[in-house]
Amino acid sequence: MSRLVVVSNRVADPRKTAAGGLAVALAEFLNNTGGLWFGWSGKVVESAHGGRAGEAELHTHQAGPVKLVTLDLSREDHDAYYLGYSNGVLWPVCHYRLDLADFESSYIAGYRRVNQMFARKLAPLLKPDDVIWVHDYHLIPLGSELRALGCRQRIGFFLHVPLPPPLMFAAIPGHDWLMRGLCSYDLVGLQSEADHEHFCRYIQREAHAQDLGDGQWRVFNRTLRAGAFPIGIDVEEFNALAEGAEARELYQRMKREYSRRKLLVGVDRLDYSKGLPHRLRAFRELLQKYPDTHRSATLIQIASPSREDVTAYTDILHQLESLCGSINGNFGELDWMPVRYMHRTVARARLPGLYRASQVGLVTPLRDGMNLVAKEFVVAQDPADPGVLVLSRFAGAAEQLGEALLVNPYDSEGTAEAIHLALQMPLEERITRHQALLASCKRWDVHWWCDSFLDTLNKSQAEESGTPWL
Ligand code: ADQ
Repeated sequence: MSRLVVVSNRVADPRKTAAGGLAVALAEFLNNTGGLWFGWSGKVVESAHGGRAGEAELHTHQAGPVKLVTLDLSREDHDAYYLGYSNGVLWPVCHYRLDLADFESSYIAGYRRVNQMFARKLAPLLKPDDVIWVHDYHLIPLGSELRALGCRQRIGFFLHVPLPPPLMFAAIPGHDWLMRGLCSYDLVGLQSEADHEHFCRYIQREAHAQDLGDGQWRVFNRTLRAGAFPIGIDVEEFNALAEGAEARELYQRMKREYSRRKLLVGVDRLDYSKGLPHRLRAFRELLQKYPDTHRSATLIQIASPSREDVTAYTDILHQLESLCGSINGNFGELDWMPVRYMHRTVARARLPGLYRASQVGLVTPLRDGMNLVAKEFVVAQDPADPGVLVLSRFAGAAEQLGEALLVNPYDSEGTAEAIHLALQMPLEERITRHQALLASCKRWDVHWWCDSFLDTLNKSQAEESGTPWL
């Protein structure tokens, strides 16, 4: 069997329970198969390499069956590649926020430089029959850089964020170069059918790609596959967490504390794509329109700190604090605060308890590649008395979770109506919806995601000819 080599911006020890979606999914898979995981260490070295990326040393660490290999970034590379092009340009544009993109022209050179360094450091570690799986928007050009160094292995790429429509993608400086980079992979995986369609439209329109059928394309003088592979969660792992002492203890405590109230829960990274101010405005709308919700409903909003060195993130933090303060100030009573907002990460072991104690899960991003919180909320519910998921139609998860109450998060009145409906939904309807949602989470779980992506990649033929796409 071929060895699997995973490459992602960050690397996590698969034996430890990680907090992020990608880390959780990959850790689980690599723990079972063994292999190599390559990426940035998370460390920024101030001046050790004099700002020159090429001299970074590799750190190797054996974590059970998985070999972790990481490298540090210089300050200059980190700022251009990570803060600049990845999180200052690609993240906002991929989430349809052109207004927040910082089109500073020097970023692209740093992004390319780091991808070249990744390729240079990784190539000597590769074996001829390795299968390489590259993840996410930080590393789009890595495949073409590996090809340029003569790597002939099968290389697949999965994009965890949305791929915007062609005209919006074309706003990215270097979009044509990026798309050529994407097309140097043997398989490009997207989160949703909508993203897949955007990819196909772009390569047809801008690069005159030829549709060979069965997900195959001829473009830039080579053949590749593309498809939607919606990521899921590890349902068994999550059920086991729910059975654990920490989740149960939290569940019982919440049930006791809120025995006379209904709980609404939101769990997110603090990110402008997650629609947190819009969600709070919808909740305020609910309190305004339905006085019966006063004292009877409490929103618990957890927002974990994220990318705090990017300005747009500090702005959203202030907006959120101000909205929570004004809602509590205007509607709160001595014995009831409508919003309990916490700017922190909840330990993963406790999450199922929080979800299960809540009658309504609010997952209302303005745009999201998938959103695993939606799936975790469904899986954590008591099937005999399940809570209701209110889900943005702009989350990739909406393609699989159509039985949720789907909302347009920009429309705070409509979202408030959906929340009201959720709070009042009869048990029978809650059970019917939950059964369908749970079946989807089980069908498209993380194992399906890994297996279907890697099976499809294994079907693809590694390109034999030179490197015409560069
Ligand atoms: P994120 O935007 O980070 O990831 P999301 O899917 O919402 O992703 O959550 C990922 C994980 O983080 C979940 O397991 C969740 O429980 C955990 N998490 C989030 N906030 C937390 C908090 N405050 N405390 C504790 N845990 C928290 C990107 C894309 C998503 C895509 C994932 C996976 O943006 O669209 O679903 O990758 O592909």
